[in-house]
Amino acid sequence: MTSETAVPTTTGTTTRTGDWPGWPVEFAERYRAAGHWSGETFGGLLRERARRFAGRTAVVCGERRWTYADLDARVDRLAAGLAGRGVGRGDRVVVQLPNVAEFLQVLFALFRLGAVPVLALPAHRRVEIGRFLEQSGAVAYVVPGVHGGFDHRELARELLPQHPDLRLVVVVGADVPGGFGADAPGAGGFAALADLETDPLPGPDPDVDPGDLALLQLSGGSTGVPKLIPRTTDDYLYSVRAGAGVCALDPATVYLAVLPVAHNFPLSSPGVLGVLHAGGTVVMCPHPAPDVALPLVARERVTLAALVPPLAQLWLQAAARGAHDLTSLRLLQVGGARLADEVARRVGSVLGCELQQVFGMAEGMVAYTRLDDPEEVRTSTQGRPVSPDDEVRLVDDDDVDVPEGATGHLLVRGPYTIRGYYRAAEHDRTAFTADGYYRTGDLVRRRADGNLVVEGRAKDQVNRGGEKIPVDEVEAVLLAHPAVLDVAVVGLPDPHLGERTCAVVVPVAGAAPTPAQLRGHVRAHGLAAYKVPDRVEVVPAFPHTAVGKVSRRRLRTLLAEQLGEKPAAVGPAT
Ligand code: OOB
Repeated sequence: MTSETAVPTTTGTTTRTGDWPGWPVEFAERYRAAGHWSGETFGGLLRERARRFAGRTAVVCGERRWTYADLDARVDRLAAGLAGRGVGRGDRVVVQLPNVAEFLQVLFALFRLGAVPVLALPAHRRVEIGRFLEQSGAVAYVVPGVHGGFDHRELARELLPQHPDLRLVVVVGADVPGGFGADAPGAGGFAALADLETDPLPGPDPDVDPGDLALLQLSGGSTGVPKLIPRTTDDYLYSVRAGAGVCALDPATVYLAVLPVAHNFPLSSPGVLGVLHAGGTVVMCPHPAPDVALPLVARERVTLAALVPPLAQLWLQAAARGAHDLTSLRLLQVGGARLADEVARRVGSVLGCELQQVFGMAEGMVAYTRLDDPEEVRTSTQGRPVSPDDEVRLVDDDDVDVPEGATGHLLVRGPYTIRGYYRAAEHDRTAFTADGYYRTGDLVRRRADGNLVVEGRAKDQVNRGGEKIPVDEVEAVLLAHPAVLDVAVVGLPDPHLGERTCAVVVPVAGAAPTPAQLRGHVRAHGLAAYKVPDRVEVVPAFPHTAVGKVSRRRLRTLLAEQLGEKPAAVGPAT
């Protein structure tokens, strides 16, 4: 069952099997000596908090409230049930759950077993999930039954026979009031979590090596197929602990989980894991709309929430109408995409709380503005990295450091930034520098006070209100349409989302595909709905330049310009 076995660190690197590169041994030693990598495990953390905060509320989900003791006991049951079905240390398990209490139960059960959750988003569909199963070799897939009108069991049934490693589909009946659904559909390999509640309690906790994989996060992706991000217990728990410190979380913290909780921001920056670390309460928000979220803020006396910029704007609009009591709110985190300074400046007065900007990535580095920063810093910068051992470089196209204060490509390295993707050694050669810095694809400026300002992006990705769309993935799907000769997907500025997508399509001779047909084609192909182009323009030919052949990037920039608008937040063409 175990596919990652630690090799002795005396060999000069902490690299495991060939699946993912660890940190070079001198870095690992430094991070341990500094106390960043503490050796604590997530399973052990929950056990300890359940002892210390037994009767306090850990998670609220609808009308259900689980104490720390409840959560811990449910995690044990589930771990035993999963172990009884053959899930064990090192096994990968694709988890695709919305914001429900069971998300935490499943996550911690897998942590406790030393199994490795692969954190899919509820919006992912056949193409993405199939890819995660394939790339990770997952043995199990955890689904929510029906969610948002989509039957995930149907998808699981379709995918089961295509993935020989996949043996078990676990259905969490999040739509069933009062707990787990018992609606095991009877197809081979399916189990409902309800069965697991009667499973025996497990024996002693399996030994979990904190240097091993804790989870696989998803990259936003830019070139090729989006990659899986190998995060270890040591590194992930450090980012959680450090984030909880910067946000001054404590047992009185009540966190509203608004964004999809599998995402690195609401999960670990400091997110739900940071809140459990601090002994606080997580309130699961079933839908991000203000008319769902704001009544929950009032009902549960929420003190902290994390939003992407478009949601922050919606909250501001709703709060200005004054219908909800938001007096409990102390801190609003905004990140995932660039927050406009004008919007940032309104947060304090309209919501009556402090603003914290968060600039991070599932690959690792997270920057925060600090609670005691001057207002100007909190409203016009994206903060500074959380760890004193985060190393930041800003370089030009030739990897030469830019002068202080100039904008450059952001490279990062540190105690919780990966040194390579999962099973993607070839891709790593370009995604990382030879000395281990991750190339973020972001264009960033560092002010004299050390705070970072995100000025744009050099990666072929559209950031649609925090949701990352790798443009070449969408282009490849459109190219497969018989009426499409060529296509470029570009980001256009959008007042609400920051950016929206436009597919510019050149049809084959004699064909006249309609935008509706082409959008339908992307949807039917099985991509997440947020990747369906917002707009489709059918043009007779792409622009030509005097210099002849243009790069994809240059082409995208030209097209965005031709559409009469400047491409939003896109860096200089290369
Ligand atoms: C977060 O993580 P990802 O992996 O979905 O996306 C990372 C990318 C960054 O490279 C950057 O391009 C963009 O998202 N980004 C921001 C930003 N925060 C993220 N761009 C401008 N301003 C910001 N504040 O998005 C993420 C992970 C952990 C914490 C927060 C966000």
